[in-house]
Amino acid sequence: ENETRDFVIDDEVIKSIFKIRSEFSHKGTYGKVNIIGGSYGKMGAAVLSTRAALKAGAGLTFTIAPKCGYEILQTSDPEAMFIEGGKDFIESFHIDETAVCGIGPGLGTHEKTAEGFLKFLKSYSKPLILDADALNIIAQNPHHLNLIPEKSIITPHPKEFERLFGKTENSFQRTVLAKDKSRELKIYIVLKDHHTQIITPEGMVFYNITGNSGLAKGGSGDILTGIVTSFLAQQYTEQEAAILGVWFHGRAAEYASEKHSKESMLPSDVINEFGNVFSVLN
Ligand code: NPW
Ligand code: AMP
Ligand code: MG
Repeated sequence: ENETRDFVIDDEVIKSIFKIRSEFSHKGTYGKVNIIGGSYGKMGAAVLSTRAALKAGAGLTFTIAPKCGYEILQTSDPEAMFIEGGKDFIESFHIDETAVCGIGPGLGTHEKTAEGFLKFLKSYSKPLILDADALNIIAQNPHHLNLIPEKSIITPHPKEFERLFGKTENSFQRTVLAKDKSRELKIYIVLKDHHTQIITPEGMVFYNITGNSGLAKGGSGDILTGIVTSFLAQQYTEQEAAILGVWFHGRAAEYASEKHSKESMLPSDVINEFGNVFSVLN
């Protein structure tokens, strides 16, 4: 019964997941994304996440951010629509039920943000993508973990994982703990690292082998959130969106490093390679 099912995400896995875009389609076919994040001084995270969602193919993308981010976002990414959620940080989380929400990049952990986010979680039951400060708010109290909707995808880096679930001795122990938590909470855990692992509630572990140290820079995780949210909005299942998203992020980083070097490549450069990744998939 405790049979382990470990998989490496290879080209075959990706080919079996990826869906070619139909010519008989419209923006409604590719879903609505809500990126919820940004605060004074951290609007970049929300902008990067939004742009990644747009460039990964979502039909309609909305960014819920504080007022201080209005001009920043409307200027940098005119294809996205802006919804004000507060002044310098987000306080209200009024969300369109038909959208897929990616929450956390640059969100901050202000008391009022935490209060609004936790109230939202109590009232919401569809799967969410939770990252960065959304996870840091949840980590403030272990009871908050039970508010995460089933089938949600969480994308912690090792420090965020530790804040959520406690210290582990090594990466092996971390995987074991993640498998327990994934099963218990019925959520997908994307354990971000050099080789990111996607852990499913059924106990499967998918190992990613794309990506490189050029991603070891602020903003890399924020674009992963946008990608995974975008794929979930585009009718992929949670498991498919997580696997395809992590692989896609890494492959785009490989193209970016060929062009710019691992040192110089920026998360924005990674986003600009999405088209090349799609070209090969198509
Ligand atoms: P150390 O240094 O090793 O002790 P935090 P954050 C650790 C936003 N951003 N392996 C490491 O700890 C985010 O979206 C905004 C091992 C590191 O110092 C969030 O909202 C940007 N350890 C907010 O800022 C660009 C690892 O965690 C510490 C690790 C805070 O997010 C930047 C940092 O973690 C940023 O994305 C690994 N692989 N990875 C913008 N332009 O607007 C991380 N650590 O304290 O959670 O801070 O991740 O920067
Ligand atoms: P964050 O810490 O939230 O910005 O997320 C960092 C992202 O970059 C995750 O998707 C990591 O898997 C990826 N990343 C960071 N460092 C490396 C590395 N050395 N090799 C491969 N991927 C990395
Ligand atoms: Mg991050």
